[in-house]
Amino acid sequence: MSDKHIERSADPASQKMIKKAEEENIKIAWDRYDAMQPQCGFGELGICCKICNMGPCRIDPFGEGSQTGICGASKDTIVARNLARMITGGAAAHSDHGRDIAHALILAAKGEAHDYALKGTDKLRRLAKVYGITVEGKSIEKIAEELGEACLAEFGQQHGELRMLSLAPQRRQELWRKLGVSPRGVDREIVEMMHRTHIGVDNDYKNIINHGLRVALGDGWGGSMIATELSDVLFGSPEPIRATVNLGVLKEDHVNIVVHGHEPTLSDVVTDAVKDKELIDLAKKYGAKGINLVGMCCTANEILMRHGLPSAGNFLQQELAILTGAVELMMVDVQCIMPALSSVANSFHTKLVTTSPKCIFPGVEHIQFHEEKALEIAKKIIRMGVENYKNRTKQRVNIPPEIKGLVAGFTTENTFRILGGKYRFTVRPLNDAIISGRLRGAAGVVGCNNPNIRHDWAHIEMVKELIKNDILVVQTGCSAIACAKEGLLTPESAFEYAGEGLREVCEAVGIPPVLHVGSCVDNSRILLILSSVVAEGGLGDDISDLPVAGAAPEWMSEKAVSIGFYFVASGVYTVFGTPQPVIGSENVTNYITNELENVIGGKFAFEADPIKAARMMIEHINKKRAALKLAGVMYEKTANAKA
Ligand code: SF4
Ligand code: MSK
Repeated sequence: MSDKHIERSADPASQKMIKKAEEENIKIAWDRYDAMQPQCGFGELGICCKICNMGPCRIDPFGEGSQTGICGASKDTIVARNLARMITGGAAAHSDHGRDIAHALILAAKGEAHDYALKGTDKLRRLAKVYGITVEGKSIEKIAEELGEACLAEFGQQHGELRMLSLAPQRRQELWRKLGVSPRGVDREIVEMMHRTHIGVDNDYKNIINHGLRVALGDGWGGSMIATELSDVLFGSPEPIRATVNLGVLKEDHVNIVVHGHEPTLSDVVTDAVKDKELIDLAKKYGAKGINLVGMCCTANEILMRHGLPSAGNFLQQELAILTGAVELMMVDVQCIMPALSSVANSFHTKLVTTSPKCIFPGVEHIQFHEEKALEIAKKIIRMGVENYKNRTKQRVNIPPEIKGLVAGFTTENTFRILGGKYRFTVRPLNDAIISGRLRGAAGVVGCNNPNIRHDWAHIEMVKELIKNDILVVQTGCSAIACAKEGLLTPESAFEYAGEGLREVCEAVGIPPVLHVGSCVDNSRILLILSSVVAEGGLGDDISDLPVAGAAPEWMSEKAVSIGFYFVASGVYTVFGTPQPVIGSENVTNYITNELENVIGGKFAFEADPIKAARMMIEHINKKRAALKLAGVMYEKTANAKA
């Protein structure tokens, strides 16, 4: 047997399941990745186009053959259009998630979705103010209904600006206006991008990418922010909470139900459904000790943040969970759900159930979710899982023992409270720690897994290097799960991994050096934290002045591209592991990795080595510190990290 399993993942639990797949000849993502080699060079460089039926066209990267498409589109145009459509796909996915949450909020407010309560009333009032909704004399339900409708209207809005843009620093808002990139409506910018990139429309690569910034801002400060903020209204804002992570959260003597995908509307109700006595009794009747509900990917993050439920793992572990032979049912909603799940599930007793009309798998049981009957549907699905327990083949059960503790549930609001103390609701201590040099700065490390990089390795190495250099790290999505599995998301990890300054801050306020702020749409929380830090004063008057950086070291989805672009458009230097498919155009590559900084204050870099990438982020943070004329960093660590 080869050492492939060790090369493929840095996570011992995943290594065991990869090995099991090899032994049982079950093909998983890494095998399909190997079978795909060599991958299409034209696609990788971004220089193929199939936008119209005169094509497909491709540019000869060696400059000898065709240098334009049949319509005359240059490589710059083709690369920019492909990239723009990636941003648009990601923004559409995030925003449609936000739309569904707004819809659920309205139904709950009107009393048509009885299984939801309006738990976040403080946030409801704060958001009502942002949306200009008067609250005096109105019931909570009425305010929630008006807020839901106001958010929903922003998707199709044709004029003006999205309301949440007003939460960005003043200087940033003015820059967006000056550049003409303030999104008017979420859907409007998405549709316009599809128009601009149709055959025979926009062929100025800068103009195409500039509209990409607008689309992405409509995601970060629009669709995603609506998803996050309205989820807090509906399900309550998360609070720091201890939980566990990795495949070891599956239990041999329980019925194991995995919820996977992104939207919390069904999964949140499932957390209630599994407490149903009748279902627990049924599980016991079949010989199980109870029902064990765990999450996967961002659905995991949603129920982890709000309920402390365990996470079985991140993107590349979805097939591995089934390979344990201990999963009775995997329930999926939307996004990041591999079509391969149905064939892996067919190799075991696992039942796969789809729940969204937007995400149907051929031959897989579909139980459509309706907010109006949420609990009833959740119980029906759980019952299917419980009844499937008897079909488990005990000899095939092999749950890796790896399990780690973590603290999750940080938000913009509770970060204020934790840092400021009970009586001072402020991020002042964070600003002061950066100004004094106790902290060098902060970084967001987010995004997916990708079999083109050793699973979890880049996330873990990058984050360790950053915290060692006194950089407070905030995380979302699969990146947060990767580092949680390494034990980095506990207050105790500060003693082992953090630099002296960061350790002092963590000790003083009792936080981990790596803060888990949620799922992919919750990257919007990072935007609001950055705006709050600017508003607090002493670190410039725009996000682009702050000593901060972002990264997606193992990215794979279009959503990651949209997230990257809305951070860059908000003024943040952002490093991606593997390059976006732009390398085929020197002009586009130079524009987004260099020139864009002078336009909008943020830019991209591509670096696959996570340590080198972390050093680039540290250098950028040092550059920003110098521009702010801040004191040197108190505890200097690396040779090339000068403040
Ligand atoms: Fe080819 Fe132009 Fe059609 Fe693209 S739009 S497929 S480059 S002819
Ligand atoms: S789930 S988008 S693999 S982070 Fe949000 Fe993970 Fe990336 Fe999906």
